[in-house]
Amino acid sequence: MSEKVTSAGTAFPEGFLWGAATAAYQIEGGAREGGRGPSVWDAFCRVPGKVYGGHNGDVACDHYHRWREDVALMKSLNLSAYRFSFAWPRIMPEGTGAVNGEGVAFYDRLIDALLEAGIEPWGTLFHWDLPLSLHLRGGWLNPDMPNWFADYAAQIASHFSDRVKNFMTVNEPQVFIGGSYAEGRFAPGNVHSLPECLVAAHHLLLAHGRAVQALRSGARSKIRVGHAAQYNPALPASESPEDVSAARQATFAACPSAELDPLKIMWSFSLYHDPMMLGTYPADLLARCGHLMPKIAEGDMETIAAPMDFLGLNIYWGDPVRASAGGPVRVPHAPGCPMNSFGWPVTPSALYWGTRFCMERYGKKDVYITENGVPLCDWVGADGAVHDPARIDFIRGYLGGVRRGLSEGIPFKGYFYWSLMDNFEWASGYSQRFGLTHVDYATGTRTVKDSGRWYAKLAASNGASLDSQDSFSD
Ligand code: IFM
Repeated sequence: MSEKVTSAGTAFPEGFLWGAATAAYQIEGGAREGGRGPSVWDAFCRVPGKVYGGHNGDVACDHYHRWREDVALMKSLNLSAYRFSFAWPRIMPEGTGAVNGEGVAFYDRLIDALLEAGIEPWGTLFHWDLPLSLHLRGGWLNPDMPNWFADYAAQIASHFSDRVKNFMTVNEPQVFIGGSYAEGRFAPGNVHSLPECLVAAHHLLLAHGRAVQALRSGARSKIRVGHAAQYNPALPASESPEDVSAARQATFAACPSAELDPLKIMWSFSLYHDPMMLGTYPADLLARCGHLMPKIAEGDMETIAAPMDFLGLNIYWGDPVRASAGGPVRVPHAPGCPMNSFGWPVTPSALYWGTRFCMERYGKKDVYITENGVPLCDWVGADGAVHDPARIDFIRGYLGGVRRGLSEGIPFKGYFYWSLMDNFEWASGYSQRFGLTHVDYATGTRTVKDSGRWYAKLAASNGASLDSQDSFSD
């Protein structure tokens, strides 16, 4: 790996969470069982050509039936926390109104088993599986969406907040709105104009803010609330103050190109996170797209900026940027830069710079890496094992960035590897394997990869074994 960031010797703080993450549609299956209603992804997967190989989440990893085995798997990996998402259509099949007791019971069983295994449950309310009936009523373009989401959040609080202490409202707002509404690459799959996308984003932001309030007011015990933001920070091409400042500027640009490109705008980080964290839309967005923005009612920005208890960041990679007289300039990755099976560059310093830039802009607060991981071409070998030394190297490298941040006072409190197991990777179907555990989709068999065994050791030693050069757990 070309980029080295390790601050070897820096210890992880006591109580640091060693976790893994998943999302309901990607692992559960049981799509027509237990009273679950259809989601936009159930419908989208049936549209020819939308998902690789015509795959869908009907069965996925069959976690709906294998949850007990999966909790045992997590325990064997020494996880101290598990991030999962509630399937809104399993809790409220129509999105509003009636609550599905069988759906609630499924998560009750899962949460109880996690607690019994000594694993903290971390619940995400919305990881993209919108109930189809709400989409048919206009989805995120409907001004009622924030209220529907708040009602759902109130149900989550009332049923689970006695045992779940950490909630995330929405997963990756910009991927969801950018990939779905601006690009049509994700469900529900319709491409919308820039003004419509901005309406959808505003409703999503309001939904987040109302959900924060609903979770807090309905909580049955002391809970913490945050969200999980995805982003690809700009990485300074060198550590000169000029390059660092250029990378910071590029990271938070909401309108990065000369023309108003809806994809770039809707995928930008600050469009969503400035309102959530600072209570204002970014200045460059207002200056250039103010005339295209939806009407913002009095009180909206205060609602959107409802205080959160922690920052959750999903970071996979970053792109290098250098300073120039004309402003920040993206520079190509070095020839031969390591790539994963998705073609994403492997850039371990992304966790450090991504988190540092956020702390600088939004203020210091507890930060959790709520997702970080790598898809590789893994298979079960003739010896029955899955040898994935590159994943071990990936995690070791990226955690070097966390250590550097810790050594500089960034309050990293935990790391959730994406993902606990191979799963349904949205439009890419089952073609990408991110897991610490291999899943044979024909039989459901789980095989812990070498990286899973290595991660178990890392978790048990609270990160101390990171400095050992072992690639394998034994
Ligand atoms: O699988 C996804 C996840 O659902 C959201 N974050 C990125 C992951 C890898 O693409």
